Amino acid sequence: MSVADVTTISLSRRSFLTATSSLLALGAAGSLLPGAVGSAFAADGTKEVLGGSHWGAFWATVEDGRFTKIRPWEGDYHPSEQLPGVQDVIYNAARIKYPMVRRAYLENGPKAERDSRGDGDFVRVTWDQALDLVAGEIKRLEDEEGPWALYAGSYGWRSSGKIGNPQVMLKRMMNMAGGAVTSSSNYSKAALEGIMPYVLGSIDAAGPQTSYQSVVENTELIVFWASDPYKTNQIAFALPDHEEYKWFEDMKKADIKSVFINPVQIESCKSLGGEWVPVRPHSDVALALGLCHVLLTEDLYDKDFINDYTYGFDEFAAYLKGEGWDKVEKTPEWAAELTEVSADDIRALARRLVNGRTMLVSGWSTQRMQYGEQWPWVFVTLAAMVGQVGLPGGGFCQNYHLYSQGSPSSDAPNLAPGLSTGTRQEKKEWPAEKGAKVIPVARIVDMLEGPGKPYEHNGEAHVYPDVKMTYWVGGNPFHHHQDRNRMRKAWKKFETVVVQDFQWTSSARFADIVLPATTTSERDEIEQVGTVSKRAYVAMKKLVDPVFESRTDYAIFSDLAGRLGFGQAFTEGKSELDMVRETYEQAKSTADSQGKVSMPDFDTFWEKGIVEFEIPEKNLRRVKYAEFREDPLMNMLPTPTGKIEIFSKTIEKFGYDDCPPHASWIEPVEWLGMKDKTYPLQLNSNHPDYRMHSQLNATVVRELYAVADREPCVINTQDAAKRGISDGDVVRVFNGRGQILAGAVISDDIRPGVLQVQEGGWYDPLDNADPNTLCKYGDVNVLTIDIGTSRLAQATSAHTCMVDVEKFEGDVPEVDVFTAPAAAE
Ligand SMILES: Nc1nc2c(c(=O)[nH]1)N[C@H]1C(S)=C(S)[C@@H](COP(=O)(O)OP(=O)(O)OC[C@H]3O[C@@H](n4cnc5c(=O)[nH]c(N)nc54)[C@H](O)[C@@H]3O)O[C@H]1N2
Ligand SMILES: Nc1nc2c(c(=O)[nH]1)N[C@H]1C(S)=C(S)[C@@H](COP(=O)(O)OP(=O)(O)OC[C@H]3O[C@@H](n4cnc5c(=O)[nH]c(N)nc54)[C@H](O)[C@@H]3O)O[C@H]1N2
Ligand SMILES: [Mo]
Repeated sequence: MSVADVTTISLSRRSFLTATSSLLALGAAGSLLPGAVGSAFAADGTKEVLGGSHWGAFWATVEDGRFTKIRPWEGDYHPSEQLPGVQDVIYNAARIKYPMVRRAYLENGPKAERDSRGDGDFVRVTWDQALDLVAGEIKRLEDEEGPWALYAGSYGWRSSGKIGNPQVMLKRMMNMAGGAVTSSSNYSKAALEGIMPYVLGSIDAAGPQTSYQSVVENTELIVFWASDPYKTNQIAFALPDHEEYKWFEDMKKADIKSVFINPVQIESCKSLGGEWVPVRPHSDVALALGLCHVLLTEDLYDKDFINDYTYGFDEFAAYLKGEGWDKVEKTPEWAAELTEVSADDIRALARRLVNGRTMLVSGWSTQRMQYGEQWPWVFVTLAAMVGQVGLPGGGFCQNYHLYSQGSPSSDAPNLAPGLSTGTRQEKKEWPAEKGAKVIPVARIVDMLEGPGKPYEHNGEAHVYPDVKMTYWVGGNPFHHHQDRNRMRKAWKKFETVVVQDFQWTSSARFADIVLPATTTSERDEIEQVGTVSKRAYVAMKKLVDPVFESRTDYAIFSDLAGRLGFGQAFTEGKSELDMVRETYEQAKSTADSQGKVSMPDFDTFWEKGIVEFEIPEKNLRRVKYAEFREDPLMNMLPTPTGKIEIFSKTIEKFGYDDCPPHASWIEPVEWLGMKDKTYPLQLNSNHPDYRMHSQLNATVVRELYAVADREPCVINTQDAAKRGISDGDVVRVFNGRGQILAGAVISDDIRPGVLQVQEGGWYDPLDNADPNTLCKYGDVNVLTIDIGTSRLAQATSAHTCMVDVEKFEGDVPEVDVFTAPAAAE
């Protein structure tokens, strides 16, 4: 099947911009025609049903029980080219069809040898056999050991929908069974979430931000720092309508000047006609400090704002002047050496920031690196010195790149989740020596390697628990976690691994028990369009019956709960459709009592497939922190001083040398500025253009980006020439941690010294028995480092990574990760 067969959107590599301008026009009305309904008839007379996904709402053609065609919902301003994958993921060769158990585990249970995990030697079993095994092991561990023996941290980007959140179901089941170890925060922005509460009193990068309209009407200069809104806004948890692409068009029309600080010249920069500042990766804190130094020494910073709205500037100013803890002055020349942006350019940029209305925008890659807490802190500090926080179109935003958070909102309520995790029903006390109940999510391998080992996190001391079993659902740790070879070894600590997914991901391959779940297209769901805009609710009706023996996550967990003796308490007698109805009716009752929007009754909504809401004019010009600016005493920030904390006494008390009490430059263990040149290239493992993490990698969408059948690896022209690498070559990317194959893309859009392999490629080991085996397809996390950002947030440091690349000589092994293991066919 080719991409063209499964879709009515025309696709071509790199057609993103051209294709979408016409689609933009299509969606520009921004609303369905009156009377449009959730099931309609296409021009050729076939029935279409409205569905929803991370990639947007869509019309599905269903013929003879099969989802045969997909086209974007006409309310979508900029349909994602990834949409065809949503259809293909139901039927592709990587679909998990049946419950499967690893042969050694089936024969010997949790004491089975674990070296053959990942070899693909599975045996097909019945649902009863599989669920008895899972329930039996949960019960045994809860009774014989305790909740600390089970790890239910299960992280990942499950599917859109308010009802079928399988991670909530997992925690609900584990809580009813007696509890389990879980995880905190995320891989996305844990360093930011760790530090911002001390600085702003909240995580800031969530919820509505200063509106796009406010930017379009007021901003003169917008700086996109490590932010690629054009790429990353393709997907969302709530159904995206891609409104920010309209924003891009409006910004162009308003002739807003833009600067993109990024080692890569990204599509967003080209599309906006922005200036590219090809900064050296991992040096952004130094660049920001250099800018702060210019604002300080040239007396350009906003002293009133600093006095009235911030705390601790003097300590920071002393640090800039070379009177701080490191006794180094942060001159533009100092910054130029670290960043390879010239001192003159740094001075010029600093002056421009205060020359008119400026919006500073940041993405998250710059905090996904060692000492990642320093980035959001210096970024907010710089914005405070510029002094436009809380002004229309001014200040800073750490989230224009995801969830369309600059969109104006309708007055509709948020749809509430269908299930709750509940609280742990204790069978046993959890004594401190049994370890932490919650670990920082990215420290999983540290936990597996060091049961009982102490660690620090956010001002507290803990020890790692001794976990024996894990159950993963709605996530793919064998792509998302760093340092695959180290992880592969540590994974053997688990005696039992359960993976519930619909695709034979690498995580499923490294499991003992594999449970086939359905996609959202095979169950009833409800979701809102627009995380912030709440522009519509979509009835995501089941489009097709579950394929093969797959079951919905809810059916699987309800069955397990029954086996564990609390089936009724788990389901409260509700079906998925009951919960969809409940969530809708709860929203309707709120809407009715508020009287701002009107909603039809549930049956009418379900029949129509959608209810749309108007965006009131009054909601168009939202300005974040405007109330704080208006009256900093009445509207204090929830920090100890009520102000923006440029210096934090709380963090000072922690005494962490890896997270000083004000934003600081600390040299990372691996980066382009390091002396050791064994691996001379910095690896940029940013988020994929044509995929969401590892999702849809096994679908037809891969045709859009694969090079020589593998994950693309972008190499600067000079770096490629030095190594005799040509476009399309199979290359080997390697360092002391591992090696992968990839397909070369030679480009001047990436600065010299930097290599890009996007995250999410499926891990495909050549020889599972070899501790340093080659990944045949190109899972970038074979190469990345697995250390915490600092003791404060203990977040991932994926971007702290040096590698080298060479043309691959010899027989190129075939990629075979995108089909099910032979026994599972
Ligand atoms: N080097 C590097 N590594 C990174 C990053 C990086 O920038 N660089 N980024 C990190 C970030 S920010 C993130 S968020 C993580 C993402 O890591 P993950 O969220 O783990 O990645 P996904 O590929 O989205 O995995 C989701 C899995 O859930 C399955 N799934 C989807 N819906 C359902 C469902 O309804 N039921 C069930 N049972 N399964 C379902 C999918 O098939 C897929 O296998 O990766 C992190 N890893
Ligand atoms: N298409 C698509 N969209 C997505 C996702 C996806 O997988 N695919 N994932 C979603 C998720 S879960 C998340 S958390 C967000 C992630 O959002 P981000 O973390 O912001 O996304 P990234 O693409 O990792 O990084 C953004 C930009 O930072 C640049 N960059 C990398 N290193 C440096 C550096 O050292 N300095 C500077 N200045 N720039 C640097 C990269 O080249 C990239 O253009 O995206 C979301 N959106
Ligand atoms: Mo993320």
